Amino acid sequence: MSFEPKKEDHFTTGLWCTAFNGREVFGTPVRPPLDPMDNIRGLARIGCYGFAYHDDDLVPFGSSTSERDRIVSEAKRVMDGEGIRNTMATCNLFEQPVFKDGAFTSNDVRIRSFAVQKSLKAIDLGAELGANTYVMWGGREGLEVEASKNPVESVKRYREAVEFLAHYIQDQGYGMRIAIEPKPNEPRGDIFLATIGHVLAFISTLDASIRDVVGVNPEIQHSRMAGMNTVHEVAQALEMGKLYHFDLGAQKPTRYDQDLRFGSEDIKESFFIVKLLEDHSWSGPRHFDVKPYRPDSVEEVFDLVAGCMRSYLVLRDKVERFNNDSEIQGMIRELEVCDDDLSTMTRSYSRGSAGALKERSFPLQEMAERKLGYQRLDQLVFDLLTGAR
Ligand code: GLT
Ligand code: MN
Ligand code: MN
Repeated sequence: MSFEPKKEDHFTTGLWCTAFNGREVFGTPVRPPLDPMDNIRGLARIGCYGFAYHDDDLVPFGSSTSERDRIVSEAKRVMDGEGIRNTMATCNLFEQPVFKDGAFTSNDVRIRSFAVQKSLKAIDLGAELGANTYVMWGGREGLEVEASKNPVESVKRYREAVEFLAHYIQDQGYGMRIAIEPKPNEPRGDIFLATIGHVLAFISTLDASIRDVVGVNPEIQHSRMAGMNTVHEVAQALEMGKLYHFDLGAQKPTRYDQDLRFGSEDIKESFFIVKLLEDHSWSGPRHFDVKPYRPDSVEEVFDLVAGCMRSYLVLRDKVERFNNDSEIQGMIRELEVCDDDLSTMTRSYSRGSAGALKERSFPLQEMAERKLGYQRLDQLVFDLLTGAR
């Protein structure tokens, strides 16, 4: 079995992942800056299908228009030469001092407007390089001091910004979709739109004319920080047709955002995430939003992404085995009890079906005593994942 990534596997990552220099609250950078063009080349050479970036990852903050244009044509040349695409673009609205207290939810209308202006330019950049997804991660959209922001007004301001940008994309005919990325905290004490559920509910309140181009970009790590069942959260977005992008990685629950290599923590959960995407033939890129370890060498930052791809492929192979395992599939089939009469009666409401249902008697004892075999089922999953099966 080869676990070599192929272009058709659609693996992608962010330029900020490999370029992460190890800077954090307790320590200075440990790796030199990675030139964005070398970064793109490096990712192409290890088998990535595409890459993502923040505007500032590619075009340094404050660059002149001519400098921006020069970088864009260089990026296009490298992309063509290496056979790698830009799959997602986003805007850095968290790093510069001006965003110290938020961007779209700042109390200062000048900051809110500047954030929209910066986003419009980031969208143009993405459109020029071919990105079809625009991610909005509101890392600074939150607070530490509860008295400092009106939480209801903050949601309204967030909505205003998302609608403005979605209308711009539509007006320009860019054909890009927006994916909002939730996170419960970090860097803010509390961030607005904390979980996938918050984002899905928020989307349902958007202007109907752009609602169909706004979805969610879950991140495994953020979901686990919030103590959620990531598989279920993502499944709900998928069922609603709102899973537009998905940041894969790993995380020990309830800690700071660790952005560990995909598959390095809860292997069973990672397996069921891969199973969810593969079983539903989800067509988005398999995107890794991960960080190198601080002790990693300059070369090892690419091993991180190569490792994520390999682990995904190993789990994808396990999914295939799971789906072809006759004992497991037999047990799953047996869990389902069918009765056409009951299905018809409860599928949709009518006075007649409600009346018939009220008359219906059920063999409660037999229903309650039915053996489900979950001990065996979970053992089979464990054995399969650990290679004992
Ligand atoms: C940042 C954050 C990620 C987001 C990126 C997009 S930037 O690294 O931690 O989760 O996906 O803005
Ligand atoms: Mn992310
Ligand atoms: Mn993260």
